[in-house]
Amino acid sequence: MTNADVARVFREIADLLEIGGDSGFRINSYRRVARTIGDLPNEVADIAARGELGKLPGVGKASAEKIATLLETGRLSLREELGKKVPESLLELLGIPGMGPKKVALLYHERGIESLDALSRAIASNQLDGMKGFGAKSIAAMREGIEFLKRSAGRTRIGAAWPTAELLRACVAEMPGVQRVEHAGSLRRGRETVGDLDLLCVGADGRGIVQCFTEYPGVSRVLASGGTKGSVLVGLGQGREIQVDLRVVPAESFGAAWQYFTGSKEHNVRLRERAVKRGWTLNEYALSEADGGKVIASKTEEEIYAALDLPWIVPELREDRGELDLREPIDDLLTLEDIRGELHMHTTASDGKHTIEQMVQAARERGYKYVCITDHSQSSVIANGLKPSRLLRHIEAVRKVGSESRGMKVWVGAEVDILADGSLDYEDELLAQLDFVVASVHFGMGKDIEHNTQRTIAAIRSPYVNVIAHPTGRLINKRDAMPIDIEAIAKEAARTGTALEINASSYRLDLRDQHARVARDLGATLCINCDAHHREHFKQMRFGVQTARRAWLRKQDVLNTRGAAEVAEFVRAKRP
Ligand code: DGT
Ligand code: CA
Ligand code: CA
Ligand code: ZN
Repeated sequence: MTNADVARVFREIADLLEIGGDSGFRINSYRRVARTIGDLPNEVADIAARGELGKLPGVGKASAEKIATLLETGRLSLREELGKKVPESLLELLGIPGMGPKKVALLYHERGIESLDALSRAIASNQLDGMKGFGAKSIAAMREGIEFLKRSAGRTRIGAAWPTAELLRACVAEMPGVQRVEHAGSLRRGRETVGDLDLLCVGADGRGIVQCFTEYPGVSRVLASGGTKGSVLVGLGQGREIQVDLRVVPAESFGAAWQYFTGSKEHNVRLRERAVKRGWTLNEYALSEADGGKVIASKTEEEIYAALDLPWIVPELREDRGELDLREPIDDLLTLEDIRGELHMHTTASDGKHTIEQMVQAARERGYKYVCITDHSQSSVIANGLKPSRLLRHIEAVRKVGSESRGMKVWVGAEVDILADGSLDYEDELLAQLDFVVASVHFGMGKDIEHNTQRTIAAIRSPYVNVIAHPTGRLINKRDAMPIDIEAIAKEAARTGTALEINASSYRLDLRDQHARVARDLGATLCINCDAHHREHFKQMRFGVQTARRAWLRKQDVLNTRGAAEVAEFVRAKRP
């Protein structure tokens, strides 16, 4: 179990206790433990192995025992009992923006509301009107929140689905008789959210493999189980589940099946049209002559694309966005290995979990050639933003670490708030002392596209701003993007030599794929950063790179594929 898994169980216990009407003290102590574990810079499993759980702030003897049990067995009887006392589906209500356990408890105890659907119906039929604790405003906010959840329509962030997908793949790979297993569907295409997971495997005994798959310990419900296909629901925590489809195919049709089940549907439709024009058929078994004629290709994807006079098309491009017009493969499409450093990350100076040294060490372990430390500026009060005097001391601290760092460049920068009028949160004289500046909007993300665009363009025009971070401010499944005129912003970024970020955090992925593609087409340079607040966050780079690939970005389009000297030159070229 990861720190996040342990923290989640404790948070769910606190939520379930509070919903069940328990007293404040116990609840707070579980929440405190959840927060402590969630914030830990080290693995809780290592701390447990050293017998030092009791030294953690807020962790008493009883909590330490619970953590140990959880780490050993993956379960906790208290959590399971609580899940029987009140419906688990109540945790799903906590996903509504602005909804807390107290409100959920009221809705459940006073109106018997157990699910999102029930809450929608109650709101629609005015059953909550006049209820204590729920004014007209708060009901309207709930309605909007539910609408928002429905728009995200059960889609799961790729960052939340990926670890489960990898676990399942490894588990299927171990099953008797399995020769090969691969991801397909939207996960393989690297979409920012996935509807369900699709696994494809080669094996002789289909029924046995599917049976074994349905018995995987994480399975909460079996939807279908047959000789070649199984569908199950797997828990993702917080009352959320994801459907996983497994298909078993013979080795000779693996390529056809992988192509078919990778999709997208739109890409497949176009590819099938190409086959039909040649008098052939294309399905999950093979590309073959019509009317049950001879098989032309089926074993590998490459053979199928080649038979249709196409280069093999990387999965991220398979969205019918022009990839079928390619005559040559794009051979320099960005890869994870191209990334040489990151230019946006936080430390304990603002709201990060690690010291400067620890972040530098984590970047070094990834093989990076440079990093830039960019803590928050003064207006980000809740993120412990730095006042100018503190920033000056912080600059010294980062430079000291940098001077002792061998083989890796350590720059000092800041993530500077773009204020409502487009001005920046530090004076130019201060910005001039930084090596690199990230600018971003954190407050007052309005709906006025013109205002949002001008606010961002004003920041782009500062000679000190080098990257606009998370340019639309969206939080996937939580907050819509603020509307911006991406073309106007991209043109100004290109003209001034300012990069636009693809924030690789799977909560953001901002710019998103289509925006990034427009930006590149208009000549803007992109920069991919994890916005790491914890060293584990560096792992999210894969999602940023996938998003970039979906935007057709090549290595040369991305600032942090360049060497340190070139990045320094990018900054120098813009300064007065
Ligand atoms: P998702 O799960 O909503 O994120 O998106 P996908 O793309 O993973 O879609 P899914 O799981 O329904 O199906 C996986 C792939 O299988 C899909 O991308 C294309 C293929 N596929 C499934 N059903 C059909 C179909 O009825 N027609 C065609 N042409 N392809 C299909
Ligand atoms: Ca899928
Ligand atoms: Ca599916
Ligand atoms: Zn940041």
